[in-house]
Amino acid sequence: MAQLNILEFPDPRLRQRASPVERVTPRVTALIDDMLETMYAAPGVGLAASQVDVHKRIVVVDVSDSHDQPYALVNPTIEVLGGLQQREEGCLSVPGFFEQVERADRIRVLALDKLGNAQEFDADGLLSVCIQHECDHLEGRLFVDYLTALKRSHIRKKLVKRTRA
Ligand code: GNR
Ligand code: NI
Repeated sequence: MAQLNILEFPDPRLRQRASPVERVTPRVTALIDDMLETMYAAPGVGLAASQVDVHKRIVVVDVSDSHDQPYALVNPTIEVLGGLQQREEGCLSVPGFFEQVERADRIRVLALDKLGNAQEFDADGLLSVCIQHECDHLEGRLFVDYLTALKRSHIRKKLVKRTRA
């Protein structure tokens, strides 16, 4: 097990689109374990492989307080079932900034699990937001893309300045 380095906005590598996983190999399983360790240590409630500079369609999520309900989603797809929710979002790749984002409330998730088996479940609330946020990462999208250009450039400047310091 190892903790992985998390890329930070505005790193252009966060803008890469991730490619599908062809087969859930032991390497993929090991990456999932490292991503979970990295997410729990951060701490965060989700992590996409894109954030650790692996441009494959893999995400992990755990919104439980007890850190014992991990989801590993390989090649996830989302179907919107309905509803809207507005929630304050943060991102481990945009440290220190939190803003309201509007997203779908109820979603259906299709993915492979850590063993390569198909899984399907419905989600709402924070779990739904988190899965949508992670799937955005796989497309090279960040939550700051939903903000005004003014807010986004403010955050970019602050993070660039902080990185140089
Ligand atoms: O830790 C995280 N918290 C969070 C809060 C609200 C909405 C989404 C998230 S995901 C984030 C971790 C992260 O950056 N995942 O990509
Ligand atoms: Ni994020």
